[in-house]
Amino acid sequence: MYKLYYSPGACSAATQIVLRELAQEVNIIDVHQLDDFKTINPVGAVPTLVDGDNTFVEGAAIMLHLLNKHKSPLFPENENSRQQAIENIMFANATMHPAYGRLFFLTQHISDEKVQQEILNTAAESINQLWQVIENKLADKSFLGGDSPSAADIMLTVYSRWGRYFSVDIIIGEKTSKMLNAVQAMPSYIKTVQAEQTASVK
Ligand SMILES: N[C@@H](CCC(=O)N[C@@H](CS)C(=O)NCC(=O)O)C(=O)O
Repeated sequence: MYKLYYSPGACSAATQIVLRELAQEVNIIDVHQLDDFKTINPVGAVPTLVDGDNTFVEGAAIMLHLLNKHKSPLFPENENSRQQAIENIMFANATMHPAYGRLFFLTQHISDEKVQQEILNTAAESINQLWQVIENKLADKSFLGGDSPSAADIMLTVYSRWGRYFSVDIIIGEKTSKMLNAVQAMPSYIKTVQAEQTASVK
């Protein structure tokens, strides 16, 4: 069984959803209930995954480890499609995730409300440009992976939930909204949200 260190609502939810899609059992641990999480991951970030004797960090690397290990429709075998799937995972993890990360950072570190709002708006504009990139990619398909959700669709859906914490306008196109709604209706997504809530109130 895998052990996944998570924070409720954080990017680690995508790891858990993918584990469920891959029909893998997972024991989830809320890092807020630990005093010594940095002894497990010195960066202190989730997701952190324990697979047997190995501890893996960095969301995209964990995702690729799981997708390579367990064959599934989430990760195509055809060389070009697989390269595209990796590119989409990296876009989600290394481009969209940090764009949202700026909203959290600015809220925590800029105290002047007017200045904070101006910079938040600028950060939101760059997030909106990234959602437009996704909207364009979805012009001829329902999911980034084609007809069915890919790991990147799942990651982007988890991040899309963060916009509501901030007083900014996040603009998401019609095709993208459909994709995000479809991922949120997946049993693996619903179970993950429930599991995080249950584990965090213990
Ligand atoms: N580069 C890391 C970043 C992960 C990350 O930023 N995780 C956030 C939650 S979405 C986190 O753990 N933040 C708490 C912290 O960094 O102390 C990855 O992709 O795994």
